[in-house]
Amino acid sequence: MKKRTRLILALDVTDRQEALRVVSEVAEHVDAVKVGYPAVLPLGMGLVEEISGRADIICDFKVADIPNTNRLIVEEVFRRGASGVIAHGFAGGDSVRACVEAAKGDVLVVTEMSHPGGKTYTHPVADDMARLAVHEGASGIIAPATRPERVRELREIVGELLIVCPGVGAQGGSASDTIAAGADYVIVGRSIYQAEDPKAEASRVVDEIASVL
Ligand code: OMP
Repeated sequence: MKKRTRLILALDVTDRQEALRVVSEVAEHVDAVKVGYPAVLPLGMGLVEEISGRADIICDFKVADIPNTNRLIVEEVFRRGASGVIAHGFAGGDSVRACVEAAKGDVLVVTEMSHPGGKTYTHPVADDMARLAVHEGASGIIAPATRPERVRELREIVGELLIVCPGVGAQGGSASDTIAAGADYVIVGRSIYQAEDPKAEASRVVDEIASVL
């Protein structure tokens, strides 16, 4: 994944025309587009193939199964043209390793989730998940933009691994605070794709990120 603007769009859009419109409007401002169940269940994996020519795609399927099932999912994700995939760490080291071995690009492991409920179960094990990501050869971790102090702490654990942070905008996190805390990328969904002018909002976030680099 290139590192130019450090902005990743979360394309949680369920209408095909709307999804394609948003991607074409913001493509120049983003380093990747994250696509997950909200878009792929109604629109199919054809969406990934269709937009992978215009942007790097991260498939957010929060892969969390036994190693063989993880392998089958990850092989299909990259066959369809994705550049990265998001996996959970709680299924264990062998499950994450299966993702890493099957991947033809980045594997990002969820550590602490960004929503309030993320404090209940993911917070207490997040440091372990980060260590697991390092140990199993993942490319990076997902960490909460809603808690920049945790991004700082997780950076101490993962060293040079990528830190990718959702939770900016609609969930209350700030792009500049998150990047200043040591994140490589921020993921932004609703505050861009629901904006009256998604391109202008993406450009504003990119400028905000650049102001702290
Ligand atoms: P917005 O809240 O609309 O900006 O979208 C955030 C995106 O990041 C959604 O696609 C979430 O599913 C995703 N996400 C989180 O919000 N929190 C997390 O802890 C992890 C993810 C993720 O793995 O991408």
